Formats: sequence, C-alpha cells, structure tokens
Amino acid sequence: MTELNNFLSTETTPEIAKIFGAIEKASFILSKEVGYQGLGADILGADGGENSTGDAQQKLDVYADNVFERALRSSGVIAGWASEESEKFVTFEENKDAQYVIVIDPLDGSSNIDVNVSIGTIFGIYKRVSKVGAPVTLNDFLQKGSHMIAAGYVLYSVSTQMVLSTGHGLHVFTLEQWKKSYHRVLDHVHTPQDGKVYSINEVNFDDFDPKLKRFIQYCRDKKNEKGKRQYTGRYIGSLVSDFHRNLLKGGIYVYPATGEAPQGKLRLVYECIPMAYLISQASGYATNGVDDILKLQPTELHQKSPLYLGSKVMMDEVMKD
Ligand code: AHM
Ligand code: MG
Repeated sequence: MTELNNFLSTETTPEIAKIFGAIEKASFILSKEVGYQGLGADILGADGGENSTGDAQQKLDVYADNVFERALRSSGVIAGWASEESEKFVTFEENKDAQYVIVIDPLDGSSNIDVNVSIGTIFGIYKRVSKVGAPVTLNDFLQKGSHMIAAGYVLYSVSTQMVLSTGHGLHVFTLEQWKKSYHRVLDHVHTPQDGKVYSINEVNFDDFDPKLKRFIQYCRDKKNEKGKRQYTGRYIGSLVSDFHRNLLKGGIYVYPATGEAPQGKLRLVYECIPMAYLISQASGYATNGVDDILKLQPTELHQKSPLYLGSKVMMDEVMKD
C-alpha cells in the first residue's frame, strides 16, 4: 500500500506535498484527541464562546483550530490561512515568501462531538493572487473554486481517513494509528453515476422550494426494475460523514435554503467549495440549486450558500426545471 508521502512525491510539487504533510501531522493529533471521547477528557462540550457565524464553539473546535494553525504555520509553505473558526484571515508573517494559502474548517459537524458521532476537517488550497513577499489579502481567500489547486478532508470515524485531490482524481487514505502513517486504500474514486441515498434534514421540508419538494417526493416514490425502492434516506448531520458515505455508495447531499437560513447553513469558502472540488474530481458535481458552485465568486469570507452535491443522475434530477 502506498504511503501518503510517497504518493504525494510523485503526484504533486514538494510545496503542496509539505502542506499535506502538515495536515497529516495535525490530523494525527486530532485523531488521538477525538479518540478520548467518553473518557472524561476535558476537551468536550461547549467552550462558552461563539464562532464568527454565531455557532456555539466547542472546546474541540478551538483545540483543532490551534493544532492545524500551528502545523500549517510551521510547514513554511503557507503564507496565510482563513479558518471557519475566526472572523478574519491571518497572514503567517514568517512565511510571507510562500505562494499558497489555505481555507479550512478545522472541525466540521461539531454538534456531533458529545455523542461520539463522526466529524471531520475540510480544507482547500489556493495559489495566492497577492504579491509573494507581502502580507496575504482577502482576495487570496475569495477565489473561485475553479482556481482551487488541491483540497481534502479528514474523517474521524471508525477509522481515520484522509480523502484528497490535487486535481488528478480523488484518493482515499486510511490512518494506521500506531505507525502514524496514512496508506492509500482507494485510488481514483468515481462516485456511482446514480445513487442509493438522499441526505437532507427533512424537518425543513415545508420550507423547501417546489423543485426540491418534487425531488424529495420522487426519491420517496422511485422504484427500481424489481419494484423495490430505488432510494433511501440517510442523514448524519456531519457533512464530511454524509459526503463520504454518498461518495462511496452514490447519492446526493442537500443543505438548501430554509426559512430560518435563507442562504442555507454551510459556508461557501470553507465547506461548499472544497467539497464541490472533491466531488467534481470523482465524476459528480455540486450547485447552489441554480449555479455550479465552482463558478461562484465568493464575496465574503463567511458567506453561506445552499449546497446540492453528489452523483450525476440524482443531481440532474434535482436540477430539472
Ligand atoms: P458546523 O460547521 O457548525 O459543524 O455545521 C455544519 C454541519 C454540517 O456538517 C452538517 O451537514 C450540518 O451542519 C447539519 O446541520 P443541521 O443540523 O441543521 O441539519
Ligand atoms: Mg464547521
């Protein structure tokens, strides 16, 4: 089995490989901390603070944010970062000569932490548009997804896995805990064209637009050639976990506009664009219900967007007029 660093040495540049090396290192630490759930470690539960979009911050969120920031800073190849946990982006002064920036949700699905349900880290890498040698600027982070050069997520679950792309397909690595190394377990993953699963928080059904309501009804009713249900509903409420299952089994994930959240809940920069990049590397695609996520121009670091993402046949069906 190919180790992550061997894989990256042939797949991408030394700088990008170093960025993934930093993510790898931080994910070892986080994976271990996540494994302490239920042992009374003092890292669970609410922190008392709020993040920039007003969500209650969990202690593990803050811990993850610090661990990833430290690792990426010390990689020497990241000039600055924008984290979902902070209101503003940060220049890594000591790395001003570096060419890359990163957008990151250090711990997604944090409401699942206290109940031992899987969570994840989502990240995307851009080449900076500002001058190398100067501090990074907002525009470095507000790039279209079509300019993203690499992305990935880490899923902390039954095993810890890193799923990544550097623009040449999507690959899955599993962490061998005691050796502290990731091994490639799936290469060039393509999500099934049709799927089995639709993932959506159906409590918001009454708020959905007519097109989405029709699609949900279609999923509930659709029978396969044997007269059995074609689709089933699965929703963990942890984007990385829902994405990962649907990637492998085929399916669709939707977080639409709702009455309470007219732009949906997910953040375009930290969650929607990196995940859209990844699904596009696996033969699926993502929209905001109207437009291709990868073509959207972000205007604010913490802007929200509806997200529709998954297998081609289900996506085509939900996008139909
Ligand atoms: P978070 O970034 O605060 O953890 O929120 C994002 C999470 C996603 O992982 C998940 O898909 C969604 O929120 C679930 O939201 P809801 O409980 O409204 O269905
Ligand atoms: Mg999050």
